[in-house]
Amino acid sequence: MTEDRIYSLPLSRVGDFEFDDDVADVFPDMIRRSVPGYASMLSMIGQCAETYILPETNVYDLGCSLGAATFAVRQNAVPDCRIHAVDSSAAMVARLRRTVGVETSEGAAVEVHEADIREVAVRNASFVVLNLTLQFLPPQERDSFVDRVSSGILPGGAMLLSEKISFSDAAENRLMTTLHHDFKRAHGYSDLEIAQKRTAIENRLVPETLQVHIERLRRAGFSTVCPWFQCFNFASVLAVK
Ligand code: GEK
Repeated sequence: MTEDRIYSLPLSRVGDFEFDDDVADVFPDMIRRSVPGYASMLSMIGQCAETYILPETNVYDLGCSLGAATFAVRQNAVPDCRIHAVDSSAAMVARLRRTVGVETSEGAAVEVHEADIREVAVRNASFVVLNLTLQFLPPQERDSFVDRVSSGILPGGAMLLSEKISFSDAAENRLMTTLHHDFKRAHGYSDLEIAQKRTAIENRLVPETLQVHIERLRRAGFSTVCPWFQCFNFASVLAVK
């Protein structure tokens, strides 16, 4: 695994974060050291895949990056479903196309799409994964996007949504941010790396409260909306149609 050193040297100007080749090359290390509980999220995505995926349906991994969730899903999916892994980053998609090709050819078919998730038609879906992706859409577009995805999910199907979250209580927000930064420090990031990454991602990743996510999912027609995981300022919700 290539180590993430992207923000280790002082930059005269920190530009907006991009999912480019440099990031794609270090992404597995970056996400493991930046998202507390990432491994648990992936493992439960695999478990939920087994519960919800039905034969002859579509499964979507929206904002798939290098396909970690896609592979967790494929391990547990019925063979005659079709998994659509979607990401708008050419760098991520190129790498995923290579690994999907060399992984075992057994199991469900995986189609990799280089596309904006807002332009993907979701239909006949039994399971949709949005693992740390909705947070990158402009907040004002999230309601209509989640409505549209929900309308493509079959009755009894599910969406698993994981997000970085904010807190309406300022003290709670500060505490969770501090604990998150401590987590990053404990995983080898320096104060400079943490500060420069924070500046870079500030305009790109807009977190919302867990309550806002839950209410949006209910409005979109999910009958059961269950937060199942939280570690500091990262949370995951299972929403069932
Ligand atoms: C994982 N799910 O490892 N359309 C398509 N892709 C997008 C869009 C968009 N509008 N906006 C952002 N992305 C993965 C991790 S990473 C999370 C997801 C993170 C893509 C972006 O290119 C990137 O690959 C991914 O969403 C977010 O389980 O880096 O914090």
